[in-house]
Amino acid sequence: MNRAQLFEQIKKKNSCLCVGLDTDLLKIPKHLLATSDPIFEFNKQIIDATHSYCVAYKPNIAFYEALGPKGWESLQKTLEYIPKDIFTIADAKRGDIGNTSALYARAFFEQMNFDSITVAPYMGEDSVKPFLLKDKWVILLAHTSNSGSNDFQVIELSSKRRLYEEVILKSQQWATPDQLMFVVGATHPEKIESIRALAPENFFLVPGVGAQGGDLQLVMKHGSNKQCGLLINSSRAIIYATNDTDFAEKAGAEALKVQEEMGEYLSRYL
Ligand code: NUP
Repeated sequence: MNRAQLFEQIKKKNSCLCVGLDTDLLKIPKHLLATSDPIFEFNKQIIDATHSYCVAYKPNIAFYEALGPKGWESLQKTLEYIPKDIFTIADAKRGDIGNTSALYARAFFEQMNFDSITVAPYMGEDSVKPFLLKDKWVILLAHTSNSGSNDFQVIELSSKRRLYEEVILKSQQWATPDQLMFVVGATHPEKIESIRALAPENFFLVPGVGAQGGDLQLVMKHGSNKQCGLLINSSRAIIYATNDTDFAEKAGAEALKVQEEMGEYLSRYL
């Protein structure tokens, strides 16, 4: 999916919600464990209940690979089940020397047909470029939502820039905003305005609302651009709204609540 198509979907649904499919056998409703593929069954029902309110799905790959071959199978089935007009993100945080990155790209873009993948910037240009294939997106970790983001990402360089700022500026020499997004945590709302100034055109994937307590309103107010420019992720707060038999219905209601909050803002500014 390209940038214009993504923007179209945001306008059509009045939403920039990304639902995180962090599906955990220990957390899903017990009655699903009797099915042949509980992870897929859970995702299928979550997708059915939430697809009208979101523009992206983000399976975090850790939840699937932790289950071995069966987990990869559930992931593949989930990806195929996601409606084609919804953007897909492999939250895999990969990146390695060039020839190895090229194989990660094959895994997520050819074996599986994801639109995008999260990539760690630490190994630099040659580790990122192999992911920049036609019609595919790199979502580069810039300033993440976790507390450890303060260990390295905020270190001040001799240029007086913070490391995450350097990542944002330098990587824009490798790819246009048609292929490059940045991960910016919702838990740093005070920084999002200055981050937007460094990358006016790029989409940001913003995790950290919901379970991590980030402020949706502040993110939208300070982080959006003319095309919205935001994919705001919520995983646990939506998919585990309850672990009862009506989990999908409750997840749908949660997603709708977030969409309405987003919609109020988007309809005023887009
Ligand atoms: O900075 C990041 N923070 C973060 O939480 C980058 C991420 N990719 N994530 C992921 O987003 C995290 O691994 C999880 O899959 C999701 C957030 O989930 P939740 O806190 O909404 O449940």
